[in-house]
Parts: sequence; C-alpha cells; structure tokens
Amino acid sequence: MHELQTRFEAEVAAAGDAAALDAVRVAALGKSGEITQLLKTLGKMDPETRKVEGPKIHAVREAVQAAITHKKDALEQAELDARLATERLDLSLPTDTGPKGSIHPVSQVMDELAEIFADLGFAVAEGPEVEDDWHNFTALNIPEAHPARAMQDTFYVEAGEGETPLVLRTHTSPVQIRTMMSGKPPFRIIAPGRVYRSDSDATHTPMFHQVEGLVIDKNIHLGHLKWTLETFLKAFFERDDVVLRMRPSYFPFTEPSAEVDVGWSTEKGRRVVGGSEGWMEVLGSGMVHPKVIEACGLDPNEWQGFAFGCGIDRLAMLKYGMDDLRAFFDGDLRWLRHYGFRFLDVPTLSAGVGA
Ligand code: 2U9
Repeated sequence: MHELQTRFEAEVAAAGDAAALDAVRVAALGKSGEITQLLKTLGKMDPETRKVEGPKIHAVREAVQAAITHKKDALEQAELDARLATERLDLSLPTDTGPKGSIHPVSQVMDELAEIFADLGFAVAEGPEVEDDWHNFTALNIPEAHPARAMQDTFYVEAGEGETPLVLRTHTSPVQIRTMMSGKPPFRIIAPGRVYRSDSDATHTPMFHQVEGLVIDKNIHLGHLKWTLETFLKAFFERDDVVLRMRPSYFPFTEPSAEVDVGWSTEKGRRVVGGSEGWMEVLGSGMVHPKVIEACGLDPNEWQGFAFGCGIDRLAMLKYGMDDLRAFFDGDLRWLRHYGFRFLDVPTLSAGVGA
C-alpha cells in the first residue's frame, strides 16, 4: 500500500472531531495537499510511467477520500447519539403562548345549543344565507302581500333579467325547508345561523343570529313542543326553576302558534331568568302548518310536527348579562375580553341534559 494512503488513513482514524478530520482532508486533498501534489506529478511523467503510476495515485486519492467520508458520517452519528443521550425535552412544560383571542358569546351560545339539542336527538342543519324567494317565503306559507316581504324588512339581492329574485334570508326557516325536501322524515333538527332584516336600533341589528328547531314525525303534538322548550330552557339557563307560559299568537308557518314567555326574578339588582316575579318573551313556536308540510312534498295527514325560533344574541344577553345588542358586532377588544370565552371552556352541560 502507498505510504501516503497508510499515513492518511491512520490520521483519519485518529481524528476525534469534525475540525480534526477537516485538517486531515486539507493536508491530503486540499489545494496544496500531499495527494493533490502527487497527482500533479503525473503531468510531468513520461507516458509509460504515467500508465503505471496513474492508477496507483488515483487509487490512493479515492481510498483517502472514502475514508474521510466514512469517518465524517461516523462522527456525525456519534454526535447525534451523544445529543440524544444527554438532551431531554420535557413536553409537559408550559409554553409561552403569546396573546390569545377569545370565543365570541354568539359562538359560545351556538355551541351550547348544539350540545343541549344533541342530547335531545337533534342534528344541526345549515343552509345558504342568500336565498330565493320560494325557500324564504312561499314554502313557509308567507303570501305575496305579507308585510315580511316588504322592502323595509327584507334585503333584496339585485337580480338580472329573467333571474329568480334573491334575498338575504330573513330567518333560518329555509334551512328546514331544504332539509325536508332533500331528506326522508322523521326530522329532528336545529338550524342556527345569521339572518338579515333591514332594522337598526338598540335592540335590532341588520344582521343577527337565530336558532330554529323543527321536529317532523308521526303523532307529534303540542305537549312534545312544550316539554322540549322547557327542557331546553332549563338546560340553557342552568336552573330548574325556569317556568314557561305559552300565549296564543300567529305566524304564517305554524298553526296553532304560541309565543313563549319565561318567568324572571331579581337577583343582586339584576333581572335573571328563573323564578316568577314577571314574564318576558323569549321564543316563538307552534305546530308546523299543513301547507308548509305539503310544500315540502310530505303528506300532512301522515307527518306533522312542531317548530320554534329564537334570537341567539338575545339568549346570550339574557344568560351572560349584556345590555346592548349593538356591542355584539362592534369588534371592540375590551368587550370581547370581558364577555368572550376561553377556547377550552366546555359548556357546563357536558354531562348531558337530565343527568
Ligand atoms: C319550518 C316551519 C316552521 C319557525 C318558527 C318562530 C315561530 C318565531 C322568531 C323568534 C324571535 C324569530 O328571532 S326571532 O325574531 N321566530 O317566532 N319561528 S315558529 O317555524 C318554522 C320554521 C321552519 C319548515
């Protein structure tokens, strides 16, 4: 074996770290390294000698290069092994999380509603916010001349020549219409979401949130409606002393219709839901009008049910004590920090209704 190969291989083997190994590489294969210099002598050799010496010198260069590469890998592996053996990360240590956002009370209440109604066997249904006239009004037995269709209540979306007029949905009822038309009864759904009405003052915003519920099955009656609303309101307000009063009313899409009041009382100077000092209206409800069931392609003699609707923003105000609806949509960080919820806040009813 060539003397240079023997020497450099020994030096490579002795190199204890990357720096030492690189020094050997420079000494052997660098610009003025010994093997590089030796390679340069090839040019001055006569062809016969070069033929014999050339392969030998190249073999030396390759062997030393291979030894360096091999040693480099071994050193890197050894370094990694050493780090793995000494460095430990404690993944359970708390981290610096930086600024946090919060859950808007409307989202929080929507989650609470979904959870309460899931326990009662209801699924959550969703649909478009830009609706056609048929799904928003006609199918719900709201006649052409009904005031709800008037320009001052409904936001109309400009339609082109011959196009169906579109509206920003004025309630989430079209979601139930779509669900009934695309699925098979029985139905048990809630439809939470944004709705739009051309109205603006301390208690009305042009966009607000509603939740509506719908049950369609055989032999459903007003008793089921009352029990469901009572169970829902007790669970939502987290009190057993929530009392309900149903007053006859009128909605085009329900017959009979009832407005639902809950009893309130005064605690620490605040009016809270529960008790019976007075009444306040929280919901509208009724048995689904046979014409609505028929419009969805079902036989009203076979299928009937109940529906209800209520404002989510109002539910949030009543439960969490806000007094100005407009603040819900101002995006004021101080308000959100005060009334917002932490991400991991779980609804208090995770144990289930009736548990
Ligand atoms: C279908 C059939 C019937 C939904 C209903 C109400 C009564 C109601 C208002 C409460 C306050 C809206 O947010 S609010 O202004 N809603 O009074 N809503 S019954 O009835 C339906 C829905 C869908 C297919």
